[in-house]
Amino acid sequence: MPKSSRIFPTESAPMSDNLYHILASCASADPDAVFLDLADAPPVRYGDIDHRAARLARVLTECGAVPDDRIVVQVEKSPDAVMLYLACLRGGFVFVPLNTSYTAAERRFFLEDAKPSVFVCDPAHAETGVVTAENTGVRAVMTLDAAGRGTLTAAAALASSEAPPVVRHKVDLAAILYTSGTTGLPKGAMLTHENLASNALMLARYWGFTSDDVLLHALPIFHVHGLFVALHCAMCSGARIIFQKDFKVPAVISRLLDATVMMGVPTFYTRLLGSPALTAGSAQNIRLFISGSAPLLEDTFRDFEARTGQRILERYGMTEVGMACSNPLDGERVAGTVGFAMPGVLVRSVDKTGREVPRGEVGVLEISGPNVFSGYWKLPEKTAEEFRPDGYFISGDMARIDEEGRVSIVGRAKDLIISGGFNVYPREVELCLDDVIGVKESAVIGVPHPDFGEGVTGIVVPDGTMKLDPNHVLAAVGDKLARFKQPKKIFIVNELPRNAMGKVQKKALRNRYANIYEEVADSALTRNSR
Ligand code: MCA
Ligand code: AMP
Repeated sequence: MPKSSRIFPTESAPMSDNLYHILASCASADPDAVFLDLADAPPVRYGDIDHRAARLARVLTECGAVPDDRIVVQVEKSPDAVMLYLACLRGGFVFVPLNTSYTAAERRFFLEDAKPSVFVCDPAHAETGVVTAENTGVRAVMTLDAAGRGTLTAAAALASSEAPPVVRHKVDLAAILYTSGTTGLPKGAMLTHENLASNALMLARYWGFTSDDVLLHALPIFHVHGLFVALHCAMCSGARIIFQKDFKVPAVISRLLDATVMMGVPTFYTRLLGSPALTAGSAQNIRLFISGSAPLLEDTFRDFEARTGQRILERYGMTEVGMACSNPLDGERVAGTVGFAMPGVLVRSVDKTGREVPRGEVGVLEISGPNVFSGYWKLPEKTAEEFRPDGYFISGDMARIDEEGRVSIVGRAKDLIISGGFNVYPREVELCLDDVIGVKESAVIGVPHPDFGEGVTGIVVPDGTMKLDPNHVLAAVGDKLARFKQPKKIFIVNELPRNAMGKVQKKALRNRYANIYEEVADSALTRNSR
């Protein structure tokens, strides 16, 4: 387990609950040990981290940021983006990452809501960033591109790295990650240093990470999975990360032999299976394939085992709680289940009144532990609604817990679609579709999709003023919704099925459109596996 070292914390740093100190004290004691192994540039070494993070933190301070200020970041995945995250921890700022595919309209909401002192964006968005920032009270807009160029790194090259890491307490915020809500408006989940640190240390131990591990990292770094789970597990054990800018099957397969652990969403595994280059031989050095963020189909689990001899470890988590359940490292990994509550995490399955249901019956999963977030940013009422008086967080996922404590996620009480590991809240898409000229109303559903797990699908009723064309409707939401939220298909219908109360019957719609993506099965998987 984690070795003690003084590679990137400063010797004089006082005792602190800052996650930065914790990561630093666990990370590799060898300054030459590789942290990020890059395809097209020299590696970033553990010994490089502190001065790079210190300089970036200094630039943010010079921009006017003080501890507890939010730093909103919408940049491509790069080593500098990782350093910027660590700089925010080091400087006591609250890191607020945004999905790179969010549109200007979506970006504006986040800036208005988070009220950051600094917004860091891609130079390509700098102009709109500045305009948005001017209207939202942001003090400074800095830029950073995928190659590490921009005003941020230019200023960091001249900045001092003298200041020590800022002291933080367990309850201080380390990050706010936005997750959409059933009302259609995103909510910022406030994550403290303790939330992140407790999960990081526990995961690294539970999944047996050591400094001999090499983690293949192809996930985006604006969500919990790629940012916290993957980076923290590696840093907590001084492991090397093969850092890929995104998930592309050939690039991943070309480095599989060099890696010992891979983390991914189920789409990664179905796409890998689409390539004949995935074999027992190419996967022979991997000790652990981990899947999460969306349900892993039992077929995928079995096909993967048949092809590679490896049983994927499925785990379950949420932005609000980090990782909560996992199949065991050493014991039986059961397809279709997410394993047991992880050490220090408590789970229960309850009925509508909040009473625990008997083992084996389905209820709503509730979670408690030091990993559970401290609430939604500026939404105390929403926060109160989602917690029980005894501190359990109501996940909105339907689960069955068996006699042994093994958890199966069997559905969702919340109206949520998960497409390729990204959450899409139907209400947000419906509000956008309803705004399109000629649309009377709409319903958005998720139906089985061979590549993305669920395909976002729009069912639209015209208002009769004009002839509606599905392509027009799609084009009209193009600049409002991130690409992954846009319906893959739109159907125009005369009316939506409703129950006696007038509520749209989404289940009936899901049944009716259940097979619409079957024809894309072969083409999607072949295309994405090349
Ligand atoms: C891209 N597109 C998508 C998605 N991603 N559409 C629907 N769902 C998606 N997830 C769009 C593209 O814009 C493109 O549109 C078209 O679909 C095909 O693009 P493609 O080349 O296939 O995209 P890609 O770059 O290969 O991305 C697919 C992906 C990616 C690799 C699966 O979405 C991904 O990395 N997903 C990981 C998400 C993740 O990290 N989730 C963790 C959340 P067009 O061609 O029409 O322009 S954290 C979480 O959930 C909790 C805490 C947990 O438990 O982990
Ligand atoms: P997010 O808001 O992005 O954190 O997504 C969290 C949601 O992803 C959970 O509430 C679940 O619905 C879903 N999820 C994550 N992991 C799994 C899994 N292994 N199986 C089923 N659903 C999952």
